[in-house]
Amino acid sequence: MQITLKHTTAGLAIVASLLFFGCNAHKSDKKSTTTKAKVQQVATPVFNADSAYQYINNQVDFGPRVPNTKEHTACAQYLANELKRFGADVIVQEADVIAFDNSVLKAKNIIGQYNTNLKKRVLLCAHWDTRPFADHDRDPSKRDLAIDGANDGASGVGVLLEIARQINITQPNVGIDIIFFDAEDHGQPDHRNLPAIENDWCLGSQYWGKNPHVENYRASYGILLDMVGAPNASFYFEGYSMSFNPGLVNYIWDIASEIGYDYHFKKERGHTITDDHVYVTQLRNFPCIDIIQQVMEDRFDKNGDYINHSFGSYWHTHNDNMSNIDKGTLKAVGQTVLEVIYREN
Ligand code: AHN
Ligand code: ZN
Repeated sequence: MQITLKHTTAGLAIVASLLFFGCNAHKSDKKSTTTKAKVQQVATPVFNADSAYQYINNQVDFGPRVPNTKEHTACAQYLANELKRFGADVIVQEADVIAFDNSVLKAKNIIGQYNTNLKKRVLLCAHWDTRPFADHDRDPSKRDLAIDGANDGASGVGVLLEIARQINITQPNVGIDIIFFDAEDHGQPDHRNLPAIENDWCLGSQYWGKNPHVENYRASYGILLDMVGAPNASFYFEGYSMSFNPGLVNYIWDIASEIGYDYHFKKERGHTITDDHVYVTQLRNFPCIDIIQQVMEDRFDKNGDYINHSFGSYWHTHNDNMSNIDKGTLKAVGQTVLEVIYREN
């Protein structure tokens, strides 16, 4: 049976030239050694999954991080302080964005910059807000309550905070920008039978794409982490990422398998998912790929009802709590991303 993804953006313009931009690793070694002074190779640091887990737990402890709540404000402060503690130049970009119900969300994109003197940059990003609904929860009486978002939100941020901590200890040979996007998960709820609308997700990245923190901001490539902490998670070749730069996707998945994580990084085609990477790529004109957990098999919940989405069964339910976080998955993702950025020179 074909799973229908409700929020797939129609008519996405794919910029063909994006296919040929991307990571340094695609260039031949010969060229870089003959045209540049040899850059000292930096050994890849060891990603500490205990530390990433703690950063996830700290976020969840604030309560749901829904825009316009005090928990959201407090967590924003925490995230900016952590990036500062890890030596980043921090910008908190404040934006009023309009949600599906026309409410104004006081959004904050939290940006940490490393090595701003380097022209060559890699963008690492994740969303930090949590969903105000549990629209896929089995219990209808709980669908209007905000979720913990341990995996959907906090996991990507936790992995990136640990990467920030490592970058502060040993700088890679490339400039790194880390962005925690806000208001990703405020899309129209599925339990109220509202008419379909466009561009209701990813409000923070849409704002940043139109108003980047640096004029004409461009990175060589970007990596988005979304739902990267669940036990036994599988990460497939996501459709938009493949249309933006299949070479980059293959390159990252090859590194994952080279360092022992092919259990999580499946070299098979997944679904096509509207997420922050789509707006980054379209609005800033460099390829950003998505590492996002998907489930490709048909599944039924405990009641025997068909699960009508391709994410983990916890997705947008109250089961997305700390018991849904696995250090092995965090390690696989965090070590792979570190390996990618420390191979740059
Ligand atoms: C939609 O369902 C539009 N996109 C998946 C993006 C998402 C939601 N990631 C986490 N929550
Ligand atoms: Zn979500």
